[in-house]
Amino acid sequence: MGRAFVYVILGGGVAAGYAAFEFSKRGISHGELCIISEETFAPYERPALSKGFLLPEDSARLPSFHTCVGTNEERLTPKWYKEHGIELVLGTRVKSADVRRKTLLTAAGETISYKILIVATGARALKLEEFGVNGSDAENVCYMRDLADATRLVSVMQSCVGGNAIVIGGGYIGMECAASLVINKINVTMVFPEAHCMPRLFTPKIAGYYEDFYKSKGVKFIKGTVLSSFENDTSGKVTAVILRDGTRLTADMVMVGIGIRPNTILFEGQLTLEKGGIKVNGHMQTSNSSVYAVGDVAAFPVKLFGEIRRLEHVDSARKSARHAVAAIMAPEKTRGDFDYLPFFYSRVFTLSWQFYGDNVGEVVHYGDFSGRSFGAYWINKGKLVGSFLEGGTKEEYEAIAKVTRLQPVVADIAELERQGLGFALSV
Ligand code: FAD
Ligand code: NAD
Ligand code: ISD
Repeated sequence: MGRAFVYVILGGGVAAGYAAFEFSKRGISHGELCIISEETFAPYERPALSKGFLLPEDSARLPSFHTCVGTNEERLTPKWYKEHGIELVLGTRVKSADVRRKTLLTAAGETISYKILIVATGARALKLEEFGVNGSDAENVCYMRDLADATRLVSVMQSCVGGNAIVIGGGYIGMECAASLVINKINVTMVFPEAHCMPRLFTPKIAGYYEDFYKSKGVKFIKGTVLSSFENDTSGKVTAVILRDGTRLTADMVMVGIGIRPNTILFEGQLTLEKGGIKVNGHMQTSNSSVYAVGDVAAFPVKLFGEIRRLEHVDSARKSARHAVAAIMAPEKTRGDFDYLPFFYSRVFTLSWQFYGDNVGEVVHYGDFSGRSFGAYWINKGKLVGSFLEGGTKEEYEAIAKVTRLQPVVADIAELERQGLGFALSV
């Protein structure tokens, strides 16, 4: 028993939504495309989950944040897919794939075959158990990857108002969820192993600004240590966390954000992997010519850096998905390689920052670190390769994106520091 499609998108997240939109713009016939997703919702803008979705008032709820509202395009509701003849196979986990036979087998036992497959399986949140800590399945311990997690977090938060939350991890999830917990009137202590928050991107000086801002909102930081165990009450609920340095912190809830792993498992041994993801070429095509990979799961050539990278951000999910569809549908001679400028951003409390490029080499900070707008440039091998800006205007963010793409030679670092944001605005 089974169904056959020309195009199958495996995964129903951000990349899937943007790929479907690109297919519809380029023109496909009804019944040619299907999206298979373990989630029970049509693709949505995942970034909303740790921001608008967690607000105590005017909170974002579906259908308001289905893709592709994140780029101010059409909102692809379930009705949109129906009208465009795109089959949504929801609540369906694919348990195995056979790229030689071009088939997928679902957990319910259905075989779905394709001519072209786009793998958009994203990633899963790492569990504390993978670091040797047991008990993270307690009802007041939360993770955050999908709408089910976010819905659960809202319910746990609502039962903890005025209480204590321990946030484990100082990355994106830790920072964004800590801000949302504070907004929900919960006392927050953040615990992470590094010397400062957002260690993958921030310099100590940039991190210091955000940590001071969080402290002004009542957040406490315990750095350089990790969780070692939980204490529970008789119902199994966590009541305290014990840190490796022996500290005991009472807890009404725990929020965990300790990184992700790309969902590659179905294709291990069948497709070439690199950087923990599925390796693709400039057309987002894998080592099997009928299979493409996009979004968090794809390791693709970043032309600007001359190397393969795997990014975990929404802009690359959206653009890599659109590029793959363009490569599949466009006449061969018009197909170009994906030429992507990495772009990351976040919004917490009243703050908002953007980053473009690569954070390698020497750092030049600029602006007013005691005020509302400041930034940094990264200079590698004599060229400007990365730019960060907090509190910028639309024009200022466009300027740092433009200058980073151009990679100008920087002969005089002191002069760049003196010009600060003015340097980007003058290019
Ligand atoms: P996903 O959106 O994760 O989608 C993967 C889909 O595949 C899911 O629907 C999953 O259920 C499905 N799937 C996986 N395996 C199977 C299977 N075997 N069978 C069926 N279905 C399967 N990035 C930013 O740049 N800015 C932000 O502000 C930001 N905020 C974020 C907030 C949160 C809470 C999270 C979790 C991420 C955030 N990100 C942000 C990262 C961004 O959302 C991801 O980079 C993006 O979602 C990746 O898109 P994707 O389609 O590759 O994967
Ligand atoms: P992350 O990689 O941003 O941060 C992981 C953090 O976990 C590290 O910074 C470290 O502080 C901590 N950590 C690692 N091992 C630990 C341990 N054993 N104990 C305690 N802490 C430990 O990952 P994340 O914050 O979990 O985010 C998950 C994914 O969601 C990422 O791909 C991220 O890019 C994405 N996301 C992005 C945004 C955004 O771009 N604005 C927002 C939310 C989520
Ligand atoms: O935070 C975000 C973000 O970056 C999105 O794309 O929320 C979504 C949508 O803007 C929600 O409407």
